[in-house]
Amino acid sequence: MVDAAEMTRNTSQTIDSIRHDWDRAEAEALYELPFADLMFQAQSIHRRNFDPNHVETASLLSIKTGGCPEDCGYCSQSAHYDTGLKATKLMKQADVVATAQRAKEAGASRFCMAAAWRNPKDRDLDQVCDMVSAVKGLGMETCVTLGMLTPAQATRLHDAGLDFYNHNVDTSPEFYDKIITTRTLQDRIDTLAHVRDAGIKVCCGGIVGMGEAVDDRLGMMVLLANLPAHPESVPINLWNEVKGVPVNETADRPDPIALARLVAVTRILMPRSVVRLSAGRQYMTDELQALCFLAGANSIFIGDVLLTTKNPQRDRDTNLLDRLGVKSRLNEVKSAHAQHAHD
Ligand code: SAM
Ligand code: DTB
Ligand code: SF4
Repeated sequence: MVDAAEMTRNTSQTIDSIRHDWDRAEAEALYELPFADLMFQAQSIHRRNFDPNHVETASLLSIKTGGCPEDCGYCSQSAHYDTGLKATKLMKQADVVATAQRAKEAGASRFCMAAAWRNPKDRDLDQVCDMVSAVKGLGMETCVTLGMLTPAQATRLHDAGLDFYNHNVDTSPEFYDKIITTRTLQDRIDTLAHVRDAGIKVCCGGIVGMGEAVDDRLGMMVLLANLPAHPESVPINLWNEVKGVPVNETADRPDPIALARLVAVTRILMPRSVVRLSAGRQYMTDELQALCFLAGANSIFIGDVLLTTKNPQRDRDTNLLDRLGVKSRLNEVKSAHAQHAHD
């Protein structure tokens, strides 16, 4: 066990270093620091690497919903469970681009398109590549999440202008088999390597609140921090309740302080990665979100829905970021609208 004071000294010595050799005991020792010490370290690292008063705003669209052959135990879109969700075909490009344009006008700087596939068929990928190029043409950052990819598919997405690929490890190596059996953690790590090799930025994180232990949450972050390169984006999803899936049996929403501690440890382990409070913000109070921003979270999804579940209303987010004095595209867009109405 590493002593807390020693941990504080070590961390300040290496405050800007990017490490890939974290072990779980170090992550645990950080997690168990007195709250003020942990937050101070995380905030210090955050300030050295980011504007502490800026939060990125991204928007999500499910371009192909439901009927997925995978058995992810948390997901409304798996065909293995009766969640009452209606499956759809791949959306038409014109509808996707119109939705991206509206998201841009509503304050999103990044547009993430998600498909409920185990992996894309080459025919489907042609259409997604066209969507990526068209959304990029609107001046937005692009992200897609389509399941597992071959190296050739990753290259095609890169050539279409894709900025980020989202593919999560979702949980710790120990807990993984309790949640998903149809693809392995190694399958996911292989896809991440193909994405990285193709020159696309990696967005990779996971879910908390599925009945996992604190040690699993830390194990997931250590796994991410020890990848050959840190993911540029790390989404932390709080499990958004879905009726009819196995996770309902074990779900256990984390204590708010535990969540803030996890965000802080994530910031310390991966100093230059954007940490996104992703799904589950609908369950978080304004105070908890503020604590998470202090701990180093610096991105959110905006819009009333995520893929199939709820997200906080736009006005609540605008109001929260305003009260915190946080700059974001969401607030810039609101100010521009207010100015326009005034003129
Ligand atoms: N089918 C693709 C895949 O799994 O690779 C992409 C879409 S999938 C919906 C993307 C991520 O959303 C999952 O890896 C998981 O982390 C997150 N997610 C899915 N359902 C969720 C839920 N109910 N609550 C929180 N996060 C969820
Ligand atoms: C991620 O980690 N979170 C987003 C995005 N990647 C694709 C998805 C959240 C989905 C929440 C459940 C739903 O709305 O269906
Ligand atoms: Fe399918 Fe993705 Fe849902 Fe898993 S998380 S069931 S792969 S849509």
